[in-house]
Amino acid sequence: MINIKEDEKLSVLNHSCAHLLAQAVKHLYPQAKFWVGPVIEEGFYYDIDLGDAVITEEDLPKIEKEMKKISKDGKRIIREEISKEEALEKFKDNPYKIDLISRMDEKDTIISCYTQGDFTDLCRGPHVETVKLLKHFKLLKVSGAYWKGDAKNKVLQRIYGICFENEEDLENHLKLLEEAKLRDHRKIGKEQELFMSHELVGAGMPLWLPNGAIIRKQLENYIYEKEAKLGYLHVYTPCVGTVDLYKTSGHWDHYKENMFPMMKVDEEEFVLRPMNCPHHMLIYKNKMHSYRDLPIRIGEFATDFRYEASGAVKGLERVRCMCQNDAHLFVTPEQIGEEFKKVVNLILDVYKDFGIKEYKFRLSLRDPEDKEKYFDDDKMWNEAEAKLREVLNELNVDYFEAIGEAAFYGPKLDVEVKPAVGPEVTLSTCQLDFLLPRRFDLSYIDSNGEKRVPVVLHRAIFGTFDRFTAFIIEETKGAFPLWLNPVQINVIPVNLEYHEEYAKEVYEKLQNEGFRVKLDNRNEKLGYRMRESQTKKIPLTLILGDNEKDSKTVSYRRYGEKETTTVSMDEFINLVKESINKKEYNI
Ligand code: TSB
Ligand code: ZN
Repeated sequence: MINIKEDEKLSVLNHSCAHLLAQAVKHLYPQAKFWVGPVIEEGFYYDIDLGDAVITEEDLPKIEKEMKKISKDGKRIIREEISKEEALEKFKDNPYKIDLISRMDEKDTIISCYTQGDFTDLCRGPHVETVKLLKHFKLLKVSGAYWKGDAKNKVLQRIYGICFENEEDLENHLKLLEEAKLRDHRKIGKEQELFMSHELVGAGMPLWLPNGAIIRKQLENYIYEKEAKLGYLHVYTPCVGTVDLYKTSGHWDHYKENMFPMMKVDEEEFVLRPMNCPHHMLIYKNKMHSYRDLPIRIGEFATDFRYEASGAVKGLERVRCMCQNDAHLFVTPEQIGEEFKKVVNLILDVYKDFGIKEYKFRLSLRDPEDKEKYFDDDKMWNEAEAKLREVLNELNVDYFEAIGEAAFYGPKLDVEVKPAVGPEVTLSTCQLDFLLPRRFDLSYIDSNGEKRVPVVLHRAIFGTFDRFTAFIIEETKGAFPLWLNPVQINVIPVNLEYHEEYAKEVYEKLQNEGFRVKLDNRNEKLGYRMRESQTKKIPLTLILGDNEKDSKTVSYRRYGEKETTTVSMDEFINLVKESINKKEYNI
């Protein structure tokens, strides 16, 4: 899908369209006061204070109509540069613009405004020459947004839209948006009963339903096996820790705004943990270690709690209670490169198994100016960042660098993917850490008998089971591969009177093999039951009639295909077993 922000021409068009939207809103709601209307990847939005009025999606056509009218009028868009004093006078009725203007430094900012007909807005520009060029737009949705993104401030109304140069581009884009909505994991999650939420449990706290739980269990088994083969040692630890634990780790100082508040039990002060690193550090520290023991790889499917803004929580993708596919790798400084390489290779291996092709490697670095977020040790940061870069170059993988995105304890490699709806998110991560081992006073004895501090790599291949499941739902559009699907085989007798008994026999045999099977012996027409097998996206449907019954065979049809294949029961069982064992993406 197109990124409006990355296209200069479309950016200008969309920004101009945001002004057109504001003008139309001002005509319809004269009390409207405007904050900002930036261009975003998905088009543009404008944040507006409408006093007591509320705009809903039903109002959008009315606003669009007014925008069309203004566009047809065809006024020129005129730029004017003004002094700060003039700006303060011009916008004196709008406290939001006054806030913006008062923070402007006249010496290095040219204050400009743009006028089209009866509407003037403070803006840096540039804009198109005339509103006539703003014809092919669509208002997409409306939501609430805190002024300046701060929950203490008033909620403004945010109207989203998008604009193109011609109708065809707009239509194509709207079609893509419709398709994306159909893939949205929240929609499929509901239809296929994968997960739910309930206000009594809380926002961002999804409940995994039996179907979703099957998928999650398969993911757990899959990654557990991979990790065990690579020498990971899995543990279980509690999902709380004392405040002192997180003071020791530094989370209390650097990560507090992402944590649930403290709770007191007897004399102990607890927090729900946002990360598992401190627990794993203590497990490492439980024993003396020699350089010969390293790397030590402590893995856990660990539940964490994080404060995410209520507007940001989204299905399984962004939750407040999550389960990380976490591990902390304790290595000697000499082993960093080799171990990091193994993690990157594991990520690539897993993505291949899941058919994930569209992703971006992001090397997240610190912002050296930000002394508050990042601990202050230039040498440590420079070395760590150089090491990661070196390995990535050696592996010849494509990556881009992002300043200011590092964790407080070190630089990291993040893998970014694009969900069906909304901005990119991080799936896998691998983070280098020279800090926490020191804070926990960890050590090992090197080959000269000297005490040294290990380095830690934090890594999560799936990220969290929550986010990965959300992603897989969207990747597969809910048609999960055989090994993952909550129902693998649907057994349908053609005629209940003649074939139900044989169908039951087949069903039981398949169940005994450990497959997840359904018997559809409802008194419904064959065509109806076959169609439902398709809408439920079951990978294999067995159709059992006279032929199959007489020859003790089965006829199967793959999801999305029309032809059926007849094989013996044993052949069918082998086919299914092989696909499951190989974790085939397509059977
Ligand atoms: C990898 N301490 C490390 C760990 O050892 C850590 O916690 N890293 S993290 O903060 O980046 O989180 C790991 C992964 O969790 C992220 O890569 C992301 O995929 C996933 N994640 C983070 N926040 C959320 C959330 N709110 N909902 C769902 N998944 C999330
Ligand atoms: Zn960690």
